[in-house]
Amino acid sequence: MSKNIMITGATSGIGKACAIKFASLGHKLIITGRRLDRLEALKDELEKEFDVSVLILHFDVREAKAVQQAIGGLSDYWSDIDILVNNAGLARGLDTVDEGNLADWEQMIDTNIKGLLYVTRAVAPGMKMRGRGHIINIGSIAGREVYPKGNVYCATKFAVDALTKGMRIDLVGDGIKVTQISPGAVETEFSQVRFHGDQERASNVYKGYKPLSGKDVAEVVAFAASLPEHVNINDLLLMPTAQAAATIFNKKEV
Ligand code: NDP
Ligand code: 8X3
Repeated sequence: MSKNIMITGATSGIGKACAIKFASLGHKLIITGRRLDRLEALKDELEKEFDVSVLILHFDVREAKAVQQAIGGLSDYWSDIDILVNNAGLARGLDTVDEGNLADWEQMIDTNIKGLLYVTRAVAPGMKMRGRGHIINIGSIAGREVYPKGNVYCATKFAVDALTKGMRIDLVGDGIKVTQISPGAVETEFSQVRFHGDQERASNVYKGYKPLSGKDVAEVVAFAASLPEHVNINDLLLMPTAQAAATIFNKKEV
């Protein structure tokens, strides 16, 4: 059965791969992000290739009012959101706590914690009213282990873990599933964003081993979304085979 699926941060990486996967399964999609040109190109691509309906919501998840207005203003055709993939997020910088950049910290906290909360706050009441729904939060290995210089990014992903648990407790009485999917290293634009556009530093993160791709993660998200009504994956950690822990890799010389 076709579902109505909203994905935050669908302009790149894991979110875009989830959009492609869900469209390939025939679901209708609400795709969101800040880069409108990319959202428009993705909508065109998905509608042409998979013959599904795609709606663009163009907002910054840090803007509580814009989030509420965009989601609150959905037409009847789009407002019954079955699945919300809270994916939009980022790391900025990799510094010790005494050297960290305050603007980087604020951006991570505002996007990864507050943004996820704003979107959930706007979507969950409809799910509650309908007595069904599925919220899938993209966590991280960084929400399980703190690694050197990961301080604030790790804290935001530990917060996603806590919020996932809190949402599940709050919404269990309303028939709403809450899932956390936590990947290890995935080659996306993540490291380019973390290192403020330093391409060489970003590509070094993925050298010497095979990282996950956005598509690998999307397969797992789609699996979690495909389970029967009475089955929920609460929490799932997936890693490249060559990664054992946040900083432990089997890297070969390249
Ligand atoms: P990308 O940089 O490729 O994608 C990030 C997405 O988030 C983009 O679509 C971006 O859209 C969106 N986004 C960022 N900030 C905002 C904002 N303020 N408002 C709206 N959208 C925003 O990285 P990934 O695909 O790797 O990251 C997706 C999620 O996966 C993140 O939550 C990340 O923490 C998590 N993750 C990533 C891992 C990795 O190794 N790559 C591992 C574990 C978790 P736009 O810029 O157009 O707004
Ligand atoms: C992204 C993975 O290890 O760079 O969440 O924090 S890591």
